[in-house]
Amino acid sequence: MKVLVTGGAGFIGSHIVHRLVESGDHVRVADNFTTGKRENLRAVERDVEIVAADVRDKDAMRRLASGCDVIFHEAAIVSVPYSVEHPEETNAVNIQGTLHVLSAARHAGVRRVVFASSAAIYGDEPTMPKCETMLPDPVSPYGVEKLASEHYLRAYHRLHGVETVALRYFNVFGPRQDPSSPYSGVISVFASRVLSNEPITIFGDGTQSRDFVYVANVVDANLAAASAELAGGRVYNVACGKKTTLLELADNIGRAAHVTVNKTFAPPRAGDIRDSLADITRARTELGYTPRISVDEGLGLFIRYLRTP
Ligand code: UD2
Repeated sequence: MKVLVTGGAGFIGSHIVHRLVESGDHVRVADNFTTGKRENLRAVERDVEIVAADVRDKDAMRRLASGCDVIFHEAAIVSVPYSVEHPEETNAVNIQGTLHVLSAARHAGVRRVVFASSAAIYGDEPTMPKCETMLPDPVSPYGVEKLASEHYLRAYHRLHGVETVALRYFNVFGPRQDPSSPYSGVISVFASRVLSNEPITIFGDGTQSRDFVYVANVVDANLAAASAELAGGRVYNVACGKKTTLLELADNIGRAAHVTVNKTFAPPRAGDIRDSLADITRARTELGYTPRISVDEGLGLFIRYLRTP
């Protein structure tokens, strides 16, 4: 199959690209290299067509979608706090970019678009676990943008017959997640600090919780979403279905790395949700998804990766 991966040089996108190349698919990557890195694709660069392109560029998306059977749309600005500070920019990338990808898919006759949505669409309503039938109520621009994108996906399915699937990622972690920015995912930040004997900062009291999921499981869900016999316009939670508080996370990282974790505390971040936990029954039933790598196993793999020179 011929595939376009937007954001294919990024954290999750590059893992999807590696797996597709292993399966013998013909892969084209579109990335603007703002957060994506060429080195994320070093091992497969001879087997992949890599194009520097931005999802805000409608014409580029049209050219790149041409001839593709499936698009994995991973390109996005992924930080909740960044979206709070820069909503116009994240809106342009996260909503208009998705619209450009859908429109390109429609015109190119792409069979299916698999979209990286987010648990952020659920917002702060306290009922747990989160189930796809619940009413979304995002509290950050980022959550609003992912939800609006899901609506565009469904509209394009109904109006134009493009098969669409939205995967609501919970908190994804693993190799190649960049720890260096204040907007990076918490596991990458904590693990890199702990390994260099620096203190970690917990925003809030540390009792907030997340459903962390190792990136290989997310790749499994994407490949299943691309090939499963599905009604178009479906949405699925992608997570482990296990709740971890940040205090527990800090301890688990310390245990996996065999080091003592030095914790400091700071005020909670604006736009953060408090708790997040997924019901993954629908993905299990309809996609055959199962989180084959547990959170603890994933933490071990991630720490081994960080320690590998
Ligand atoms: C993550 C994803 C987001 C979305 C969402 C789905 C990233 C960067 N963001 O947002 O794209 O899919 O999950 O649920 O992957 N924290 C600290 N100390 C730190 C960093 C973070 O205490 O140094 C806290 C933070 O305040 C929050 C929790 O850790 O309570 C998780 O933060 P995050 O930025 O890793 O992820 P989140 O849930 O905002």
